[in-house]
Amino acid sequence: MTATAYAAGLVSAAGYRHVQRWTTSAAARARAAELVAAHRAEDREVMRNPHLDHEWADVIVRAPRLLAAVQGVIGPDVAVENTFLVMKWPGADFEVPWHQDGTNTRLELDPYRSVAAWVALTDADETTGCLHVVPESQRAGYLPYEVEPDKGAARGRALGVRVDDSVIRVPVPVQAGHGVLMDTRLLHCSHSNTGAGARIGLNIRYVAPGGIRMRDGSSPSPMPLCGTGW
Ligand SMILES: O=C(O)CCC(=O)C(=O)O
Repeated sequence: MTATAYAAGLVSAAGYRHVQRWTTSAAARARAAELVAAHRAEDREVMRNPHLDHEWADVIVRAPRLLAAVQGVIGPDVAVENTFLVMKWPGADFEVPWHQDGTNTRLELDPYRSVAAWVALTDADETTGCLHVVPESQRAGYLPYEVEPDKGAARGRALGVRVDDSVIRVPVPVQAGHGVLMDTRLLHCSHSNTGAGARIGLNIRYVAPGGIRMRDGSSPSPMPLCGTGW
């Protein structure tokens, strides 16, 4: 593989691509309504690794169309490294800073043996706080990041990468029941929800065998979904 092809990654030249209809929009919205009913009163905004103890999340990470798209990128052996549910309540100040999904204080994902998915349970557009991405930013590799100060602690201590205002970024609206796959090096962020209803999405980090490098030398513990390589 040439250096240019290596830098471009596996997902697409732009570093992201849409996944159509991992479930029906009606089914996604029904799940979102249940989450709103369960968590609106307490203003809960995030849930870490819901696939480990919530059946609805386990069902999503295994959704056949989503899994097929993931296998098309990283091959037949697929595990979940992490999931993160984000519920943006209307009017709440909740910006997710620019970051890359494949690197954090604990680990680094091999962009050739991992892919990030963001799946929509509600419609996500520019008003409600959809993802914004910097197309082709995966080519620059993993960048230095800063851990956000305490404000974000309850939301999972977001990692921020500085992105110059001159850098071209695009919104990625996604309808409920659809999603987007991203190179784990792709820079993305999301703004607050200024719409009328909740905006709910699940971020999933999928890996193939050998895709996780722990920074402290410990053994990773991904949850295998399919394939024989585990
Ligand atoms: O749901 C969002 O607005 C962003 C989530 C995200 O980028 C992440 O969890 O890595």
